[in-house]
Amino acid sequence: KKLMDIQPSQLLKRKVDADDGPSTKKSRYSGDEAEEHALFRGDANAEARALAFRRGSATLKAHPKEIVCEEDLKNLPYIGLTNSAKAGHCKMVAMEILSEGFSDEVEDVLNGSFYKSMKLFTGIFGIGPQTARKWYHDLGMRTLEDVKGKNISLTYEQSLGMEHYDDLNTPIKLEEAECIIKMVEKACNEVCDELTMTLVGGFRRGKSQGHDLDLLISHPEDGKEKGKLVLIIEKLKEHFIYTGRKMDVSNNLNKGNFASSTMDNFEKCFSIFKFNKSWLNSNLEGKAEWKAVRLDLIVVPSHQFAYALLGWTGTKHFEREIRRYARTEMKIVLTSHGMHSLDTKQNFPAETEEEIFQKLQLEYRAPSERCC
Ligand code: DGT
Ligand code: MG
Repeated sequence: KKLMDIQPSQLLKRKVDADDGPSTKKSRYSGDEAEEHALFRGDANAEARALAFRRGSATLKAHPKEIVCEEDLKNLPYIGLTNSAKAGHCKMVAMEILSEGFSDEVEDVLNGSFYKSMKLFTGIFGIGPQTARKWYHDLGMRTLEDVKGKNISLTYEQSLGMEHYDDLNTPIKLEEAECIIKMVEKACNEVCDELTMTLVGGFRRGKSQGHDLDLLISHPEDGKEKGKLVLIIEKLKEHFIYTGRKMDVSNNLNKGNFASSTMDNFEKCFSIFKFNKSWLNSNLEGKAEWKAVRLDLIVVPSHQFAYALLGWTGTKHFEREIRRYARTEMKIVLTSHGMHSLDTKQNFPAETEEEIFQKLQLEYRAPSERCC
């Protein structure tokens, strides 16, 4: 019973906070896992299949009413309305869940050895689906013990990923994020009191936990942000386990093959931060007193700030869809750096996200409404 892992009668009451909530399996839609599975497989149609599941899942998440029968699926884009084999597949799975409470197909995928091992391996910081597949298919590896036991050569990042596996696969809670935000803010102020720091990613969308913490750093005067990241890192150096400046993000499943739709050229740091648990709770009773958390710092020049804010707020699917819409409907190329006309190459400066939506003739969506 995994497509949504919830009863058919609840099939879709939830609205925008659907990608969030407690990240227990219970609140997840199997559309997400089906997408993930397609990316894990990485075969010829993987991306298209993954996208079809993501779109079906996004449609369900955004649907304002409860879905109780086949009729309710009829007019849903990418499920009942869209006439394609992939939409038909989504509909079939949804109908199975409506009638049975679970989908055999999804159940088999999730309980299968391939999915389970891929999930484990891609949970290692620095391991993407390509390496994980090689481990699974070519080296016959199945568990983290196999990774340790097979004497595989790991990069420095990957060995940190192994060392801090449990921590890095434990979601960061909002109160932990808030602590780190204050520390980074303080470090920014000490480096230059005009630097600004802005929360982006899932926490900006209102999530109560996340796999990492994403922060944009900027300066009101263009150019003055340059060279500041290294100083901020220096201020916080005792709290960093790792400050990867040039990690290949396309290696990461979550960015996976869709990386090209969201990647940018900002100066950034994909770090592992040492979160001291006593910052939240002084009474630790002998338990480990710190945990490793992923922190991304992205430095953005002022004139590109609105675009970076939009580009880093997510979700990835929202970013992909708004960019696709801009290109196909408006003939405009939208990135985290700016926006220009496909034909005339004219640039469109913007100071706020609202202006960007307006230019694209879209109704403004607050971050909490971008949870597809
Ligand atoms: P989570 O899993 O709780 O951290 O969820 P998010 O939505 O914060 O996901 P995350 O941190 O991977 O990414 C946040 C947004 O930032 C996402 O919509 C796309 C964008 N993003 C992530 N990585 C990159 C990157 O390397 N370059 C660019 N330009 N954007 C990225
Ligand atoms: Mg994030």
